Amino acid sequence: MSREKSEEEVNQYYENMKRDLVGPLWHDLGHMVTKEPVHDVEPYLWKWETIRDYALTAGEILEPGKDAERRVVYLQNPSLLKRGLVGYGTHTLYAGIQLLLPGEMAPSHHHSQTAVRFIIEGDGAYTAVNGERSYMERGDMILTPAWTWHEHKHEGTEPMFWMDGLDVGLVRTLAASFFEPYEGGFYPEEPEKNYSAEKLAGGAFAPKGEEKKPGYPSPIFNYRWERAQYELQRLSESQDNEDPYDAYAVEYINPTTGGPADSRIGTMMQKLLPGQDTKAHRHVHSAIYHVLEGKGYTVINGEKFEWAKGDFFILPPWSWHEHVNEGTEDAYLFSINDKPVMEKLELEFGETYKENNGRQKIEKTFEPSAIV
Ligand code: GTQ
Repeated sequence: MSREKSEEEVNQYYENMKRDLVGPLWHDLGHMVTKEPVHDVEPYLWKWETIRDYALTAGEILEPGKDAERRVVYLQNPSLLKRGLVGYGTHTLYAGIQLLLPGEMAPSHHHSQTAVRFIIEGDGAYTAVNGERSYMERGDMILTPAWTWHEHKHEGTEPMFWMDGLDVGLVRTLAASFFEPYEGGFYPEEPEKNYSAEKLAGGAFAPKGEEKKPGYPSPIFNYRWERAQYELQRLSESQDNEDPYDAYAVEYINPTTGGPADSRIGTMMQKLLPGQDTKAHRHVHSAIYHVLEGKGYTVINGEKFEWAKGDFFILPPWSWHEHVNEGTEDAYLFSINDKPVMEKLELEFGETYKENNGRQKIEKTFEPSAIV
């Protein structure tokens, strides 16, 4: 076949294409079908004292149920704000820190985003999911699966802080967000407290004849810290159980499927013994970390993120990372991730860092920077 167009004609052709909103794939394939994941998610870290202060001050400004649906200070990834994406921690995940003061309540609503909570400080408050109450304590992980009615009420005496994790970015990208407040404010409550959490603790029982089918949502919705810690203690007693990239780690699961506790947000707790460090790897899924206990750092793409109890940090997709416990006590890192989604879509993939015995060279140390 001959190519007979003059340079001028070819240039005109490209100009016309722009006008008619069509494009030449022979120029642009590499921008669309990239060799590796391309994204706008930067790693970032927030100090607990900063967030806690903002949340406490919000306690003096507004009251949930009266002035606002929820009293939450959310984490804003600066790189995603530049794209106009408000409330994004990663491209898929949101994290907010909710404060409920003694006597307060946050009314019932439901949404198509799925949510998990991780309790940071305080006790005596409960979340009710479809009317079933579960009292929350530090270190517990609570599910409010997509479209379940949920409300929070504080019957204790001290401020209560927890982390909310929702798949805000994912649902926005998929144009699938729905939200509805519960007519009348509060969903009718069932008499049982902590029923789901406790019914599987010492066995599993169901009324004779009841249909028993595996699936979502998980029959447990409060995953107790005590149990997670017990599992991690058991694992960390033998080095054979050590994961080279995540130290001693458990994923919260749905016992009826063996899969993730929530169908879209993955949840994991890692334990690093004093001085323990991991090797670097990277994977498609992104994560938001919360430091339950300990002091150390995570190297993300050559940058050192120093963390201490209460801090939060972003692990972007496809980013080399390794963790180090620099303290004299055990470190516990809780994280939410979008791995269940990547796995369902058959997009999850990972790689291990081969050089330097799996340790990255630290090129800089992260400093939080206000946007000016
Ligand atoms: O507690 O239901 O941080 O609906 C964001 C959205 C918390 C909640 C958030 C929510 C909630």
